[in-house]
Amino acid sequence: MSDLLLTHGYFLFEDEKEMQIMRPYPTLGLLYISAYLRRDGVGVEIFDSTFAQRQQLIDRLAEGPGVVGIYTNLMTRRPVLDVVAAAKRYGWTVVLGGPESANYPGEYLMSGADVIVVGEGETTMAELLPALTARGPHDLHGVTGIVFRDGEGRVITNPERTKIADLDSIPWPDRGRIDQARYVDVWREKHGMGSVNMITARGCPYKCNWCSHAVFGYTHRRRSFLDSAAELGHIVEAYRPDQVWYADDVFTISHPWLFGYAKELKRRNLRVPFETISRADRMMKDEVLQTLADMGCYRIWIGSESGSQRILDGMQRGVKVEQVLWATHAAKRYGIQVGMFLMWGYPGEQIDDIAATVDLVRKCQPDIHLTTVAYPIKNTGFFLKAGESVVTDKPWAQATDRDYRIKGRHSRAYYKQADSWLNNEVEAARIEEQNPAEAALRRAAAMRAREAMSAVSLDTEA
Ligand code: B12
Ligand code: SF4
Repeated sequence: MSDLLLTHGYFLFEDEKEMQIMRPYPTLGLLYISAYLRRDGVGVEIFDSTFAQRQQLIDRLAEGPGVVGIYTNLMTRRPVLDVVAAAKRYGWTVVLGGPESANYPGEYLMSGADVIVVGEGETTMAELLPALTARGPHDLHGVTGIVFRDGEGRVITNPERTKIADLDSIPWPDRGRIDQARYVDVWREKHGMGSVNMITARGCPYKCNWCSHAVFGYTHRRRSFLDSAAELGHIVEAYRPDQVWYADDVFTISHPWLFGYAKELKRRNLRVPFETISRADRMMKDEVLQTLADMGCYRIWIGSESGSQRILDGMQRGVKVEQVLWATHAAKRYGIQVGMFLMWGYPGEQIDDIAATVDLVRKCQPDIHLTTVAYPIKNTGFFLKAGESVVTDKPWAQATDRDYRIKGRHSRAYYKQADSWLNNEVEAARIEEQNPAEAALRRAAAMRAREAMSAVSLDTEA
Protein backbone atom coordinates (compact mmCIF):
# COMPACT_ATOMS: atom_id res chain seq x y z
CA MET A 1 0.00 0.00 0.00
CA SER A 2 1.56 3.30 -1.04
CA ASP A 3 1.33 6.57 0.89
CA LEU A 4 0.36 8.51 -2.22
CA LEU A 5 -1.20 7.75 -5.59
CA LEU A 6 -0.32 10.29 -8.30
CA THR A 7 -2.30 10.62 -11.51
CA HIS A 8 -3.66 13.09 -14.09
CA GLY A 9 -6.70 13.61 -16.32
CA TYR A 10 -5.21 13.26 -19.79
CA PHE A 11 -6.59 10.11 -21.47
CA LEU A 12 -5.13 10.07 -24.96
CA PHE A 13 -7.52 7.44 -26.34
CA GLU A 14 -10.57 9.56 -25.41
CA ASP A 15 -9.55 12.33 -27.78
CA GLU A 16 -9.66 11.68 -31.52
CA LYS A 17 -7.70 14.84 -32.33
CA GLU A 18 -4.94 13.94 -29.87
CA MET A 19 -4.82 10.45 -31.37
CA GLN A 20 -4.24 11.92 -34.81
CA ILE A 21 -1.51 14.23 -33.50
CA MET A 22 -0.05 11.42 -31.36
CA ARG A 23 2.76 13.39 -29.74
CA PRO A 24 2.33 12.30 -26.13
CA TYR A 25 4.74 13.17 -23.34
CA PRO A 26 4.50 12.23 -19.68
CA THR A 27 3.62 14.96 -17.19
CA LEU A 28 7.00 15.86 -15.75
CA GLY A 29 5.53 17.55 -12.67
CA LEU A 30 4.19 14.25 -11.30
CA LEU A 31 7.49 12.50 -12.03
CA TYR A 32 9.42 15.21 -10.17
CA ILE A 33 7.13 14.92 -7.13
CA SER A 34 7.42 11.14 -7.11
CA ALA A 35 11.23 11.23 -7.26
CA TYR A 36 11.44 13.84 -4.51
CA LEU A 37 9.12 12.03 -2.10
CA ARG A 38 10.55 8.57 -2.76
CA ARG A 39 14.04 9.86 -1.96
CA ASP A 40 12.64 10.62 1.50
CA GLY A 41 11.17 7.13 1.83
CA VAL A 42 7.56 7.98 0.98
CA GLY A 43 5.73 5.18 -0.89
CA VAL A 44 4.48 6.61 -4.19
CA GLU A 45 2.49 4.92 -6.95
CA ILE A 46 1.88 6.62 -10.28
CA PHE A 47 -1.18 5.80 -12.36
CA ASP A 48 -0.20 7.32 -15.69
CA SER A 49 -3.54 7.83 -17.40
CA THR A 50 -2.13 8.77 -20.85
CA PHE A 51 -2.50 5.29 -22.39
CA ALA A 52 -5.16 4.07 -19.93
CA GLN A 53 -8.95 4.01 -19.94
CA ARG A 54 -10.80 6.16 -17.43
CA GLN A 55 -12.48 3.06 -15.98
CA GLN A 56 -9.09 1.53 -15.15
CA LEU A 57 -8.27 4.51 -12.95
CA ILE A 58 -11.68 4.33 -11.31
CA ASP A 59 -11.12 0.60 -10.68
CA ARG A 60 -7.79 1.42 -9.04
CA LEU A 61 -9.50 4.00 -6.82
CA ALA A 62 -12.12 1.40 -5.86
CA GLU A 63 -9.34 -0.72 -4.34
CA GLY A 64 -9.29 1.45 -1.29
CA PRO A 65 -8.79 4.89 0.11
CA GLY A 66 -5.61 6.82 0.69
CA VAL A 67 -4.27 10.13 -0.61
CA VAL A 68 -4.51 10.78 -4.35
CA GLY A 69 -2.73 13.69 -6.04
CA ILE A 70 -3.95 14.79 -9.46
CA TYR A 71 -2.23 17.09 -11.99
CA THR A 72 -4.56 19.63 -13.61
CA ASN A 73 -4.28 21.87 -16.65
CA LEU A 74 -7.00 23.78 -18.43
CA MET A 75 -7.72 21.04 -20.96
CA THR A 76 -8.43 18.32 -18.43
CA ARG A 77 -11.04 19.98 -16.19
CA ARG A 78 -13.88 17.58 -17.00
CA PRO A 79 -11.97 14.29 -16.68
CA VAL A 80 -10.29 15.56 -13.49
CA LEU A 81 -13.69 16.42 -11.97
CA ASP A 82 -14.88 12.87 -12.79
CA VAL A 83 -11.80 11.35 -11.17
CA VAL A 84 -12.24 13.59 -8.10
CA ALA A 85 -15.87 12.42 -7.79
CA ALA A 86 -14.85 8.75 -8.09
CA ALA A 87 -12.05 9.20 -5.54
CA LYS A 88 -14.42 10.81 -3.07
CA ARG A 89 -16.94 7.97 -3.57
CA TYR A 90 -14.26 5.54 -2.43
CA GLY A 91 -13.13 7.69 0.50
CA TRP A 92 -9.86 9.15 -0.81
CA THR A 93 -8.32 12.44 0.32
CA VAL A 94 -7.89 14.41 -2.89
CA VAL A 95 -5.01 16.83 -3.50
CA LEU A 96 -4.82 18.78 -6.76
CA GLY A 97 -1.83 20.57 -8.29
CA GLY A 98 -0.73 22.20 -11.55
CA PRO A 99 -1.76 25.47 -13.26
CA GLU A 100 -5.52 24.93 -13.61
CA SER A 101 -6.44 24.16 -9.98
CA ALA A 102 -4.20 27.05 -8.86
CA ASN A 103 -6.45 29.33 -10.92
CA TYR A 104 -9.73 27.92 -9.57
CA PRO A 105 -9.05 26.69 -6.02
CA GLY A 106 -12.54 27.60 -4.74
CA GLU A 107 -14.32 25.83 -7.60
CA TYR A 108 -12.27 22.64 -7.23
CA LEU A 109 -12.72 22.60 -3.44
CA MET A 110 -16.49 22.95 -3.93
CA SER A 111 -16.32 20.06 -6.41
CA GLY A 112 -14.93 17.65 -3.84
CA ALA A 113 -11.16 18.24 -3.73
CA ASP A 114 -9.70 18.50 -0.22
CA VAL A 115 -6.50 20.47 -0.84
CA ILE A 116 -5.18 22.59 -3.72
CA VAL A 117 -1.40 22.90 -3.97
CA VAL A 118 -0.41 26.20 -5.56
CA GLY A 119 3.06 26.37 -7.10
CA GLU A 120 5.80 23.74 -6.92
CA GLY A 121 4.64 20.42 -5.52
CA GLU A 122 7.79 18.76 -4.17
CA THR A 123 8.37 20.44 -0.83
CA THR A 124 4.69 21.19 -0.26
CA MET A 125 3.73 17.53 -0.62
CA ALA A 126 6.60 16.47 1.66
CA GLU A 127 5.08 18.63 4.40
CA LEU A 128 1.41 18.10 3.52
CA LEU A 129 1.34 14.29 3.65
CA PRO A 130 2.35 13.99 7.34
CA ALA A 131 0.09 16.95 8.18
CA LEU A 132 -2.86 15.16 6.58
CA THR A 133 -2.10 11.99 8.54
CA ALA A 134 -1.73 13.87 11.81
CA ARG A 135 -4.49 16.47 11.52
CA GLY A 136 -6.79 15.56 8.61
CA PRO A 137 -7.76 17.84 5.70
CA HIS A 138 -9.39 20.71 7.65
CA ASP A 139 -6.60 21.75 9.99
CA LEU A 140 -3.78 22.60 7.64
CA HIS A 141 -2.98 26.15 8.78
CA GLY A 142 0.75 26.69 8.55
CA VAL A 143 1.44 24.44 5.53
CA THR A 144 2.49 27.06 2.99
CA GLY A 145 1.47 26.87 -0.68
CA ILE A 146 -1.98 25.34 -0.21
CA VAL A 147 -5.68 26.25 -0.24
CA PHE A 148 -8.10 24.13 1.80
CA ARG A 149 -11.38 24.33 3.72
CA ASP A 150 -11.38 24.60 7.49
CA GLY A 151 -13.77 22.78 9.83
CA GLU A 152 -16.46 25.36 9.14
CA GLY A 153 -16.15 25.08 5.38
CA ARG A 154 -14.33 28.41 4.92
CA VAL A 155 -11.80 28.50 2.10
CA ILE A 156 -8.38 29.19 3.63
CA THR A 157 -5.51 30.37 1.45
CA ASN A 158 -2.21 29.84 3.22
CA PRO A 159 0.82 32.02 2.37
CA GLU A 160 2.85 31.21 -0.74
CA ARG A 161 5.59 28.60 -0.47
CA THR A 162 9.19 29.64 -1.10
CA LYS A 163 10.33 28.29 -4.44
CA ILE A 164 13.13 25.73 -4.63
CA ALA A 165 16.27 27.82 -5.04
CA ASP A 166 18.65 25.09 -6.16
CA LEU A 167 17.04 22.91 -8.82
CA ASP A 168 20.08 20.62 -8.83
CA SER A 169 19.14 19.65 -5.29
CA ILE A 170 16.01 17.79 -6.44
CA PRO A 171 16.21 14.39 -8.11
CA TRP A 172 15.51 13.85 -11.80
CA PRO A 173 11.96 12.94 -12.86
CA ASP A 174 10.97 9.40 -11.88
CA ARG A 175 10.63 8.12 -15.45
CA GLY A 176 11.30 4.58 -14.29
CA ARG A 177 7.94 4.51 -12.48
CA ILE A 178 5.91 4.83 -15.69
CA ASP A 179 6.06 3.10 -19.05
CA GLN A 180 8.40 5.70 -20.56
CA ALA A 181 9.43 3.23 -23.27
CA ARG A 182 5.86 3.20 -24.58
CA TYR A 183 6.00 6.97 -25.19
CA VAL A 184 9.24 6.53 -27.10
CA ASP A 185 7.76 3.66 -29.14
CA VAL A 186 4.59 5.60 -29.97
CA TRP A 187 6.67 8.51 -31.21
CA ARG A 188 8.90 6.23 -33.25
CA GLU A 189 5.94 4.40 -34.82
CA LYS A 190 4.06 7.54 -35.70
CA HIS A 191 6.85 10.03 -36.47
CA GLY A 192 9.91 7.86 -37.10
CA MET A 193 11.68 9.43 -34.11
CA GLY A 194 11.35 8.18 -30.53
CA SER A 195 11.22 11.21 -28.23
CA VAL A 196 11.71 12.04 -24.53
CA ASN A 197 10.94 15.38 -22.81
CA MET A 198 13.09 17.10 -20.22
CA ILE A 199 13.45 20.59 -18.75
CA THR A 200 16.56 22.55 -17.84
CA ALA A 201 14.85 25.48 -16.08
CA ARG A 202 11.67 26.56 -14.32
CA GLY A 203 9.69 29.70 -14.94
CA CYS A 204 9.87 32.65 -17.28
CA PRO A 205 10.45 36.29 -16.31
CA TYR A 206 8.73 37.76 -19.39
CA LYS A 207 5.22 39.17 -19.13
CA CYS A 208 3.38 38.16 -22.31
CA ASN A 209 -0.18 39.04 -21.44
CA TRP A 210 -1.94 35.79 -22.35
CA CYS A 211 0.57 33.43 -20.74
CA SER A 212 -0.20 31.63 -17.48
CA HIS A 213 2.33 32.07 -14.66
CA ALA A 214 0.18 30.19 -12.14
CA VAL A 215 2.88 27.74 -11.07
CA PHE A 216 6.30 29.38 -11.21
CA GLY A 217 5.28 33.06 -11.05
CA TYR A 218 7.78 35.33 -12.79
CA THR A 219 10.84 33.57 -11.38
CA HIS A 220 13.44 31.99 -13.59
CA ARG A 221 15.63 29.31 -12.10
CA ARG A 222 18.07 27.22 -14.04
CA ARG A 223 19.57 23.84 -13.38
CA SER A 224 23.32 23.73 -13.84
CA PHE A 225 24.44 22.63 -17.28
CA LEU A 226 26.38 19.79 -15.63
CA ASP A 227 23.26 18.34 -14.00
CA SER A 228 21.18 18.83 -17.16
CA ALA A 229 23.82 17.11 -19.32
CA ALA A 230 24.03 14.24 -16.84
CA GLU A 231 20.25 13.77 -17.07
CA LEU A 232 20.41 13.76 -20.85
CA GLY A 233 23.14 11.11 -20.67
CA HIS A 234 20.92 9.01 -18.43
CA ILE A 235 17.92 9.42 -20.78
CA VAL A 236 19.99 8.29 -23.75
CA GLU A 237 21.29 5.26 -21.89
CA ALA A 238 17.95 4.26 -20.39
CA TYR A 239 15.50 4.95 -23.24
CA ARG A 240 17.56 5.26 -26.45
CA PRO A 241 15.39 8.05 -27.94
CA ASP A 242 16.13 9.44 -31.40
CA GLN A 243 15.45 12.96 -30.20
CA VAL A 244 14.60 14.97 -27.10
CA TRP A 245 12.23 17.82 -26.53
CA TYR A 246 13.42 20.52 -24.16
CA ALA A 247 10.08 21.70 -22.73
CA ASP A 248 11.62 24.87 -21.27
CA ASP A 249 9.66 28.08 -21.72
CA VAL A 250 12.56 29.89 -23.45
CA PHE A 251 15.44 27.51 -24.15
CA THR A 252 17.94 30.17 -25.26
CA ILE A 253 17.14 32.65 -22.50
CA SER A 254 20.66 32.48 -21.01
CA HIS A 255 23.44 32.49 -23.56
CA PRO A 256 26.30 31.72 -21.11
CA TRP A 257 24.29 28.70 -19.90
CA LEU A 258 23.64 27.55 -23.46
CA PHE A 259 27.31 27.75 -24.39
CA GLY A 260 28.29 25.89 -21.20
CA TYR A 261 25.71 23.18 -21.84
CA ALA A 262 26.85 22.75 -25.44
CA LYS A 263 30.46 22.40 -24.29
CA GLU A 264 29.51 19.82 -21.66
CA LEU A 265 27.49 17.78 -24.17
CA LYS A 266 30.48 17.81 -26.50
CA ARG A 267 32.79 16.68 -23.71
CA ARG A 268 30.40 13.80 -23.04
CA ASN A 269 30.14 13.03 -26.74
CA LEU A 270 26.38 13.50 -26.56
CA ARG A 271 24.71 14.82 -29.68
CA VAL A 272 20.99 14.14 -29.59
CA PRO A 273 18.72 15.79 -32.16
CA PHE A 274 16.19 18.03 -30.42
CA GLU A 275 13.40 20.52 -30.83
CA THR A 276 12.54 23.34 -28.46
CA ILE A 277 10.88 26.74 -28.08
CA SER A 278 12.41 30.20 -27.79
CA ARG A 279 11.86 33.90 -28.33
CA ALA A 280 13.28 35.71 -31.33
CA ASP A 281 14.96 38.37 -29.17
CA ARG A 282 16.92 35.63 -27.34
CA MET A 283 18.21 34.22 -30.64
CA MET A 284 19.74 37.36 -32.12
CA LYS A 285 23.34 36.12 -32.37
CA ASP A 286 24.93 33.90 -34.96
CA GLU A 287 26.87 32.22 -32.17
CA VAL A 288 23.59 31.12 -30.52
CA LEU A 289 22.28 29.59 -33.74
CA GLN A 290 25.60 27.98 -34.54
CA THR A 291 25.64 26.45 -31.04
CA LEU A 292 22.07 25.16 -31.36
CA ALA A 293 22.89 23.57 -34.71
CA ASP A 294 26.10 22.00 -33.34
CA MET A 295 24.14 20.55 -30.40
CA GLY A 296 21.63 18.86 -32.72
CA CYS A 297 18.73 21.33 -32.78
CA TYR A 298 16.73 20.39 -35.87
CA ARG A 299 13.66 22.54 -35.17
CA ILE A 300 13.07 25.68 -33.16
CA TRP A 301 9.60 26.99 -32.38
CA ILE A 302 9.25 30.74 -32.15
CA GLY A 303 6.28 32.41 -30.49
CA SER A 304 5.82 34.99 -33.20
CA GLU A 305 2.12 35.67 -32.47
CA SER A 306 1.55 38.69 -34.74
CA GLY A 307 3.23 40.58 -37.56
CA SER A 308 1.82 43.83 -36.22
CA GLN A 309 4.09 45.69 -33.81
CA ARG A 310 1.05 47.46 -32.38
CA ILE A 311 -0.50 44.12 -31.40
CA LEU A 312 2.81 42.71 -30.12
CA ASP A 313 3.17 45.76 -27.90
CA GLY A 314 -0.42 45.36 -26.70
CA MET A 315 0.44 41.78 -25.74
CA GLN A 316 3.52 43.05 -23.82
CA ARG A 317 5.48 40.55 -25.85
CA GLY A 318 8.72 42.53 -25.72
CA VAL A 319 9.77 41.41 -29.21
CA LYS A 320 10.16 43.36 -32.45
CA VAL A 321 8.74 42.11 -35.75
CA GLU A 322 12.19 42.60 -37.33
CA GLN A 323 13.71 40.28 -34.72
CA VAL A 324 11.32 37.50 -35.73
CA LEU A 325 12.22 38.02 -39.37
CA TRP A 326 15.94 37.96 -38.63
CA ALA A 327 15.76 34.95 -36.29
CA THR A 328 13.73 32.78 -38.67
CA HIS A 329 16.04 33.46 -41.60
CA ALA A 330 19.13 33.01 -39.48
CA ALA A 331 17.91 29.69 -38.03
CA LYS A 332 17.28 28.40 -41.53
CA ARG A 333 20.77 29.47 -42.61
CA TYR A 334 22.12 27.16 -39.91
CA GLY A 335 19.96 24.28 -41.15
CA ILE A 336 17.43 24.53 -38.30
CA GLN A 337 13.77 24.18 -39.24
CA VAL A 338 11.48 26.91 -37.94
CA GLY A 339 8.00 26.56 -36.46
CA MET A 340 5.99 29.72 -35.85
CA PHE A 341 3.14 30.09 -33.34
CA LEU A 342 0.62 32.75 -34.31
CA MET A 343 -2.42 34.15 -32.57
CA TRP A 344 -5.54 35.67 -34.11
CA GLY A 345 -8.06 37.88 -32.42
CA TYR A 346 -6.02 39.53 -29.68
CA PRO A 347 -8.02 42.57 -28.52
CA GLY A 348 -7.65 45.54 -30.84
CA GLU A 349 -6.62 43.47 -33.87
CA GLN A 350 -7.88 44.95 -37.15
CA ILE A 351 -7.72 43.67 -40.71
CA ASP A 352 -4.47 45.62 -41.26
CA ASP A 353 -2.87 43.80 -38.33
CA ILE A 354 -3.90 40.47 -39.86
CA ALA A 355 -2.43 41.65 -43.17
CA ALA A 356 0.82 42.43 -41.34
CA THR A 357 0.87 38.89 -39.91
CA VAL A 358 0.29 37.37 -43.35
CA ASP A 359 3.10 39.54 -44.71
CA LEU A 360 5.52 38.52 -41.95
CA VAL A 361 4.90 34.79 -42.32
CA ARG A 362 5.18 35.11 -46.10
CA LYS A 363 8.60 36.72 -45.67
CA CYS A 364 9.74 34.29 -42.95
CA GLN A 365 8.69 31.14 -44.82
CA PRO A 366 8.77 28.91 -41.74
CA ASP A 367 8.68 25.13 -42.16
CA ILE A 368 5.49 24.99 -40.07
CA HIS A 369 3.15 27.64 -38.74
CA LEU A 370 0.28 27.09 -36.32
CA THR A 371 -2.49 29.53 -35.50
CA THR A 372 -4.79 29.77 -32.47
CA VAL A 373 -7.65 32.15 -31.77
CA ALA A 374 -6.60 33.92 -28.56
CA TYR A 375 -8.47 32.87 -25.44
CA PRO A 376 -7.97 34.37 -21.99
CA ILE A 377 -6.57 31.95 -19.41
CA LYS A 378 -7.81 32.81 -15.91
CA ASN A 379 -5.66 35.29 -13.97
CA THR A 380 -3.50 36.29 -16.94
CA GLY A 381 -3.09 39.96 -17.89
CA PHE A 382 -5.27 39.28 -20.94
CA PHE A 383 -8.05 37.83 -18.76
CA LEU A 384 -7.92 40.64 -16.23
CA LYS A 385 -7.80 43.37 -18.88
CA ALA A 386 -10.69 41.88 -20.88
CA GLY A 387 -12.75 42.06 -17.67
CA GLU A 388 -16.47 41.90 -18.28
CA SER A 389 -16.12 41.28 -21.99
CA VAL A 390 -15.01 37.69 -21.17
CA VAL A 391 -18.12 35.54 -21.59
CA THR A 392 -19.01 31.87 -21.67
CA ASP A 393 -22.31 30.11 -22.06
CA LYS A 394 -21.28 26.85 -20.40
CA PRO A 395 -21.30 26.12 -16.69
CA TRP A 396 -17.79 26.08 -15.20
CA ALA A 397 -17.70 22.29 -14.71
CA GLN A 398 -18.59 21.65 -18.37
CA ALA A 399 -16.21 24.19 -19.88
CA THR A 400 -12.50 25.00 -20.12
CA ASP A 401 -10.78 28.38 -20.37
CA ARG A 402 -10.72 27.75 -24.12
CA ASP A 403 -14.50 28.26 -24.10
CA TYR A 404 -14.12 31.87 -22.95
CA ARG A 405 -15.10 34.27 -25.69
CA ILE A 406 -14.53 37.98 -25.96
CA LYS A 407 -17.72 39.98 -26.47
CA GLY A 408 -17.79 41.78 -29.79
CA ARG A 409 -14.89 39.82 -31.30
CA HIS A 410 -15.18 38.32 -34.78
CA SER A 411 -16.68 34.88 -35.29
CA ARG A 412 -14.74 31.62 -35.68
CA ALA A 413 -15.67 31.69 -39.37
CA TYR A 414 -13.78 34.97 -39.72
CA TYR A 415 -10.57 33.49 -38.33
CA LYS A 416 -11.00 30.37 -40.46
CA GLN A 417 -10.89 32.67 -43.49
CA ALA A 418 -7.85 34.40 -41.99
CA ASP A 419 -6.16 30.97 -41.88
CA SER A 420 -7.01 30.40 -45.52
CA TRP A 421 -5.68 33.83 -46.49
CA LEU A 422 -2.46 33.17 -44.57
CA ASN A 423 -1.88 29.62 -45.81
CA ASN A 424 -2.51 30.45 -49.46
CA GLU A 425 -0.37 33.59 -49.42
CA VAL A 426 2.56 31.82 -47.72
CA GLU A 427 2.34 28.85 -50.09
CA ALA A 428 2.12 31.16 -53.14
CA ALA A 429 5.34 32.88 -52.13
CA ARG A 430 7.03 29.51 -51.49
CA ILE A 431 6.28 28.07 -54.94
CA GLU A 432 6.42 31.32 -56.93
CA GLU A 433 9.62 30.49 -58.80
CA GLN A 434 9.04 26.80 -59.59
CA ASN A 435 5.35 27.02 -60.31
CA PRO A 436 4.06 30.52 -61.10
CA ALA A 437 0.70 29.23 -62.39
CA GLU A 438 -0.08 27.39 -59.16
CA ALA A 439 1.19 30.41 -57.20
CA ALA A 440 -1.29 32.65 -59.06
CA LEU A 441 -4.14 30.28 -58.16
CA ARG A 442 -3.03 30.33 -54.52
CA ARG A 443 -2.92 34.11 -54.54
CA ALA A 444 -6.43 34.28 -55.96
CA ALA A 445 -7.61 31.92 -53.20
CA ALA A 446 -5.94 34.16 -50.62
CA MET A 447 -7.75 37.16 -52.06
CA ARG A 448 -11.10 35.34 -51.94
CA ALA A 449 -10.52 34.42 -48.30
CA ARG A 450 -9.72 38.03 -47.48
CA GLU A 451 -12.90 39.17 -49.17
CA ALA A 452 -14.92 36.49 -47.39
CA MET A 453 -13.62 37.90 -44.10
CA SER A 454 -15.35 41.19 -44.87
CA ALA A 455 -18.58 39.26 -45.52
CA VAL A 456 -18.49 37.60 -42.09
CA SER A 457 -16.81 40.45 -40.20
CA LEU A 458 -20.00 41.63 -38.53
CA ASP A 459 -20.72 38.15 -37.32
CA THR A 460 -19.38 38.38 -33.76
CA GLU A 461 -18.71 35.81 -31.07
CA ALA A 462 -21.18 37.12 -28.52
C1 B12 B 1 5.45 20.95 -22.22
C2 B12 B 1 4.12 21.66 -22.21
C3 B12 B 1 3.11 21.16 -23.00
C4 B12 B 1 3.27 19.92 -23.88
C5 B12 B 1 3.25 18.58 -23.23
C6 B12 B 1 2.65 18.43 -21.90
C7 B12 B 1 3.42 17.34 -21.18
N1 B12 B 1 2.80 16.23 -20.97
O1 B12 B 1 4.56 17.53 -20.86
C8 B12 B 1 2.15 20.07 -24.94
C9 B12 B 1 2.74 20.71 -26.19
C10 B12 B 1 1.41 18.80 -25.35
C11 B12 B 1 1.27 21.08 -24.25
C12 B12 B 1 -0.01 21.28 -24.64
C13 B12 B 1 -0.83 22.20 -24.06
N2 B12 B 1 -0.49 23.12 -23.15
CO1 B12 B 1 1.14 23.15 -22.30
N3 B12 B 1 2.83 23.44 -21.39
C14 B12 B 1 3.94 22.80 -21.41
C15 B12 B 1 4.99 23.53 -20.55
C16 B12 B 1 5.82 24.43 -21.46
C17 B12 B 1 5.93 22.70 -19.71
C18 B12 B 1 5.26 21.63 -18.82
C19 B12 B 1 6.29 21.09 -17.89
O2 B12 B 1 6.85 20.04 -18.13
N4 B12 B 1 6.58 21.81 -16.79
C20 B12 B 1 7.57 21.45 -15.80
C21 B12 B 1 6.93 20.85 -14.55
C22 B12 B 1 8.00 20.52 -13.53
O3 B12 B 1 6.05 21.81 -14.00
P1 B12 B 1 4.51 21.50 -13.69
O4 B12 B 1 3.98 20.54 -14.66
O5 B12 B 1 3.80 22.75 -13.52
O6 B12 B 1 4.56 20.73 -12.28
C23 B12 B 1 4.84 21.36 -11.03
C24 B12 B 1 3.63 22.02 -10.35
O7 B12 B 1 2.59 22.36 -11.22
C25 B12 B 1 3.19 21.03 -9.31
N5 B12 B 1 2.29 19.95 -9.71
C26 B12 B 1 2.05 19.41 -10.92
N6 B12 B 1 1.22 18.37 -10.82
C27 B12 B 1 0.90 18.24 -9.55
C28 B12 B 1 0.08 17.32 -8.91
C29 B12 B 1 -0.07 17.40 -7.54
C30 B12 B 1 -0.94 16.43 -6.84
C31 B12 B 1 0.61 18.41 -6.80
C32 B12 B 1 0.45 18.50 -5.36
C33 B12 B 1 1.42 19.34 -7.45
C34 B12 B 1 1.57 19.23 -8.81
O8 B12 B 1 4.41 20.43 -8.94
C35 B12 B 1 5.23 20.23 -10.10
C36 B12 B 1 6.67 20.22 -9.71
O9 B12 B 1 7.03 21.36 -8.99
C37 B12 B 1 4.04 24.37 -19.62
C38 B12 B 1 4.65 25.65 -19.07
C39 B12 B 1 5.53 25.33 -17.90
N7 B12 B 1 6.68 25.93 -17.90
O10 B12 B 1 5.23 24.54 -17.01
C40 B12 B 1 2.85 24.63 -20.55
C41 B12 B 1 1.47 24.80 -19.95
C42 B12 B 1 1.26 23.76 -18.87
N8 B12 B 1 0.60 24.49 -21.09
C43 B12 B 1 -0.45 25.23 -21.18
C44 B12 B 1 -1.45 25.13 -22.17
C45 B12 B 1 -2.46 26.26 -22.23
C46 B12 B 1 -1.46 24.06 -23.05
C47 B12 B 1 -2.55 23.77 -24.11
C48 B12 B 1 -3.97 23.98 -23.63
C49 B12 B 1 -2.22 24.61 -25.34
C50 B12 B 1 -3.24 24.57 -26.43
N9 B12 B 1 -3.82 25.71 -26.71
O11 B12 B 1 -3.53 23.55 -27.00
C51 B12 B 1 -2.26 22.29 -24.45
C52 B12 B 1 -3.09 21.31 -23.60
C53 B12 B 1 -2.68 19.87 -23.82
C54 B12 B 1 -3.51 18.85 -23.09
N10 B12 B 1 -4.31 18.09 -23.80
O12 B12 B 1 -3.45 18.72 -21.86
C55 B12 B 1 -0.50 26.23 -20.04
C56 B12 B 1 -1.50 25.76 -18.97
C57 B12 B 1 -2.33 26.87 -18.43
C58 B12 B 1 -3.40 26.35 -17.52
N11 B12 B 1 -3.95 27.22 -16.73
O13 B12 B 1 -3.76 25.20 -17.54
C59 B12 B 1 1.00 26.25 -19.57
C60 B12 B 1 1.21 26.57 -18.09
C61 B12 B 1 1.71 27.29 -20.49
C62 B12 B 1 1.45 28.72 -20.10
N12 B12 B 1 2.42 29.35 -19.48
O14 B12 B 1 0.41 29.29 -20.34
N13 B12 B 1 1.91 21.71 -23.22
S1 SF4 C 1 4.84 33.31 -23.73
FE1 SF4 C 1 6.87 32.45 -23.45
S2 SF4 C 1 8.20 34.24 -23.25
FE2 SF4 C 1 6.13 34.97 -22.92
S3 SF4 C 1 5.85 34.93 -20.69
FE3 SF4 C 1 5.07 32.96 -21.52
S4 SF4 C 1 6.77 31.55 -21.41
FE4 SF4 C 1 7.59 33.61 -21.19
